[in-house]
Amino acid sequence: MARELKGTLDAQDLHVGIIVSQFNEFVTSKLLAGARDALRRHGVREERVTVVWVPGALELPQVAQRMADSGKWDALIALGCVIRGETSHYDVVANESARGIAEVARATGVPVTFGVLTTNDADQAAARAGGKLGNRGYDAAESAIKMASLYRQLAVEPTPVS
Ligand code: INI
Repeated sequence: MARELKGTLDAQDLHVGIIVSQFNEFVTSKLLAGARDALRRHGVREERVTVVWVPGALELPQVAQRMADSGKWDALIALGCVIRGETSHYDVVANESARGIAEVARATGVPVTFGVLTTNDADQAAARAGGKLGNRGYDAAESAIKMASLYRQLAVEPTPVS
């Protein structure tokens, strides 16, 4: 029979790191609250959660790389907010942050989920940070739990065919 693997929300024993940007803190603090709420609801113990603040979204991959390299965390969550109206280098910040985070996840083998909002204005960001369109931080935390679960399942050898 085929083996079908899917990440679950069973978060027992997980050590999770959250990296969050100070830039646009009025939004990122809400993403952080959402992520912490998701972790708590799914049973991640408070003392197994580490929150690290960085200056802006461009610094998220650098700290994610350090934390992933240490081997201390089962999953990392990167949170930030890039608002188009407020920067002429929106595309650079948004693209580099996304590219860097994905690269860290692939290079280190530690899942790093992407909770960085890229929006046209502050209202769109607020709607996705605990407003009427949910909380992207909460979603990124659930994705982190699922990815850690999936990696654990992938570490189990398949039954050999005799
Ligand atoms: N950082 C953000 O997280 N969001 C932004 O919208 C933003 N803008 O507007 O420029 C931003 N810039 C700072 C950047 O992430 C770095 O912290 C900075 O360039 C220092 O390296």
